[in-house]
Amino acid sequence: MLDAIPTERPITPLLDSIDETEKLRELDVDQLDTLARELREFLLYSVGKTGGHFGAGLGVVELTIALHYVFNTPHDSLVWDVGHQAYPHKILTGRRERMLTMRQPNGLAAFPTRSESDYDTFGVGHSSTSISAALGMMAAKRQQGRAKDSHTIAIIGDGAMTAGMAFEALNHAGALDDNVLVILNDNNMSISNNVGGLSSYFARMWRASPITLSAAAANACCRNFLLPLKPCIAPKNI
Ligand SMILES: Cc1ncc(C[n+]2csc(CCOP(=O)(O)OP(=O)(O)O)c2C)c(N)n1
Ligand SMILES: [Mg+2]
Repeated sequence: MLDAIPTERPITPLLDSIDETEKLRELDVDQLDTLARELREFLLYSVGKTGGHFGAGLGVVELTIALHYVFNTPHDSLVWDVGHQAYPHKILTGRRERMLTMRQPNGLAAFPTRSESDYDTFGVGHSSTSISAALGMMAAKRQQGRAKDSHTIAIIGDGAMTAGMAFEALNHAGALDDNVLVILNDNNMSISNNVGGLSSYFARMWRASPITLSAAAANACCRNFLLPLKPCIAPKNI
């Protein structure tokens, strides 16, 4: 636990051993907590030096590690929405030593940038584009015959999720049979406090008991499974 932003470079031996995500995937699961602590300390140190986005990245340290651990990046595609949360992603994908050049001439960009790394799949900055970008990537993979062996994952914040473009993309995704995963990164914060119906809905959902949540999930599964059968079995209340 830190009580101040480190001004000296923290000692991060595990993090320093990871220049490729292959290395990350070789770690034991029980080393990932240590990696998360080191990554968070290094992030605080580097952003403390360069300025930039703090909170959004700090909130996705564990998520970023988990995504690169579970998926075979960059063969699998991560699509960060807005992209100001992608500093931990940059640190884990070969750019740790360049973090101190962030937002300087010829330095790292503050957002995912395709020319910077194969791990940056989509040049971002604008919000709410990740789901449609992921669908486009999946369509391209389908045409290349790679749809079955490459995952595409959109990570979208609760703020970005409120935009019409994200809803259009969800609507589109629901009509396709493609394997696109959408992760809602709900930290109950946008540029400022969130407002509106979706934000209240998420708040109510997280306040619900685990039993209510599992019942809702089970209900959603049953509906998806049973609705196509409805004309055949005509059950009540589906
Ligand atoms: C098209 C567009 N509109 C507005 C913005 C301004 N903007 C920057 S970040 C953001 C939303 C951030 O909230 P969230 O998606 O919850 O991400 P978090 O910061 O919580 O990770 C918005 C709307 C933008 N980047 N692009
Ligand atoms: Mg948010």
